[in-house]
Amino acid sequence: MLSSARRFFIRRRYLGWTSAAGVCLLLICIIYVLSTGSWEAPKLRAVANGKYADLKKSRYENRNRHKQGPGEYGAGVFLQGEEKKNADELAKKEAFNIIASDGIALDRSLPDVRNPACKSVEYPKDLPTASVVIIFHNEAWTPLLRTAHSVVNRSPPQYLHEVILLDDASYRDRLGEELDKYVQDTWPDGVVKVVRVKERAGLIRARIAGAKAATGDVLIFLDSHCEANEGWLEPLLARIGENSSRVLVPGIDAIDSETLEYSKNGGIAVGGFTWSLHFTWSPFVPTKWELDQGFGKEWQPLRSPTMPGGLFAADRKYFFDVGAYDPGMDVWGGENLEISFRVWMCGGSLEFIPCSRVGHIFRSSHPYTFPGNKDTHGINSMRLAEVWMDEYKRLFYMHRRDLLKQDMGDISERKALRERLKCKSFSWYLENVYPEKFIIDEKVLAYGMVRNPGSNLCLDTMGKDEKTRFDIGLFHCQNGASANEVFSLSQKNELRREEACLDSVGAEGSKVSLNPCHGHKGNQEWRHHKDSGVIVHVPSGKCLDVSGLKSGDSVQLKKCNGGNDQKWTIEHYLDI
Ligand code: LR7
Ligand code: MN
Repeated sequence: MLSSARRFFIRRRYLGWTSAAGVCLLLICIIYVLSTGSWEAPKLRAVANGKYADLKKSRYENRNRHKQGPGEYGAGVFLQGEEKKNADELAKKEAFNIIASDGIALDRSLPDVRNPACKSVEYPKDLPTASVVIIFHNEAWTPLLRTAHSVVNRSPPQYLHEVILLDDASYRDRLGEELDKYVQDTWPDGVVKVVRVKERAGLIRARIAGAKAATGDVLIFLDSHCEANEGWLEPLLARIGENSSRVLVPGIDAIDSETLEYSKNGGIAVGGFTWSLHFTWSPFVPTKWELDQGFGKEWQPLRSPTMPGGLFAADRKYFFDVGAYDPGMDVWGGENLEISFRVWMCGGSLEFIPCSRVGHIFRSSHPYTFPGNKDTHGINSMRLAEVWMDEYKRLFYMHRRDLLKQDMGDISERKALRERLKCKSFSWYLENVYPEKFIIDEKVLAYGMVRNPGSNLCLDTMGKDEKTRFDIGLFHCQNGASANEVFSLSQKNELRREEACLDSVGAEGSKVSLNPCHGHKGNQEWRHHKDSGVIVHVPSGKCLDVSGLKSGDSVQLKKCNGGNDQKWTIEHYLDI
């Protein structure tokens, strides 16, 4: 039996301990509250997380809620009268129809444009998570937010780590506090974040800043006028989950800049480039790799030599390991080919993933300034040519002699990167990744100026856009000063430019047009005899002729007569 005195002491000691513990608990609570800045008890937070879980789930589940209204199901909006006039006026500045866009719900429904085969693909349940980085400079409100809504609503919440709206120093109304407030009110779970850079970074450095702010497993970059479509995320995450050195481009659909109509881009093409270093589309020909993989159908992964640049996914760690972007590149242009060449040459790969669909508003001009009015595409491309293209940079400068005098800044760090990663040569890239690329001055019979010595007139494109069909001109020979006068006589006996070929129906006295090369000889087959100097159009047997023509006229086709008006020399003969 305990004496009452002892019981008393035990109780006191016990009380002492409990009050000490109580004080400690209180202190821990205060420290917790101070350090987290939150007044919510842990239990309440758990409930709140539960609430967000429901919110996230319902956003995703309601993504296809059918709605009535302009633009629903990706329909176009056709304005009339006064409204159309206003829209056309505003389009001069915005480069798209802002009135139509403002009339469409920010979370409009879209048609599921995937190939039916995509819908039955089963993806693993433990995919990596995505940080979607949307960079913008003075983007209009509705396209920007429609991009964010489409991403949040159409991404399974367990895979969407965050959406980063990276503001590249915008100063347009609404993109400051109003945007912050909209984001907080609309996505209280914090899945969308606004991150701002202090001064205009240009799209390349803006993407680097966005990538640095991201913490998900996979980075997905989008332009700020896109709409992510049904099932867009899983195919990208699954393929990067299997191999982190894959850089992936979704199938890019068109959102019409005039009507905002969403339409599937049905073409099957991959990315190419021109020697003036612009991105182009290139017809898809299944490669050995595709066939070996059992791929080769238009909805399966397609290997691509290059990408357009704005929409792609890469493992976050891989993106930085392979050199992110060249931070010396300004504003716009060139980074898309730079990262394409680099990824292939340094051991990675680039694929188009047609089961993942994302729309993009194609605008005909840039609705923002280029500080200092610099040709940033030209100078950025010069940096990439110097670092990655080895001796093939000659073909870039052939088109851009003007740049030889330009200052491109310091490229030593990018050269060191190429050394460090032990990247392969550009000729390896051409041979293995893009064997169908036409190289103006290699594996050809002859190339350079095509001159009629008697008149000193040369064949000349007159600077016309070679994607359109036009008649080939004649101009005073520029002696290498102009890429407009560089033609190649190919091994297939085409007289051609990079992508377009001289083409004729062969009528007496007719002009000769420049058409896309079809590779099947026919009206595009020419023979040049070095000794006699004639250039004969094979199907008609007629000769290229300058009689009665002057600089500025179009060259003609006439019955062969052996005269000086039908004699030609090609500047460099390789194999003739
Ligand atoms: O200084 C700038 N800061 C920016 O943040 C300039 C632009 N930007 C943002 C801009 O708000 C936009 O979100 O950068 C993004 C791209 O600018 P756009 O939309 O004017 O470019 P674009 O669509 O005309 O050009 C394409 O080529 C560019 C080359 O530098 C970029 O790689 C673009 O991302 C790219 N867009 C696409 O690839 C979209 C799909 C095209 C296809 C098919
Ligand atoms: Mn764009």
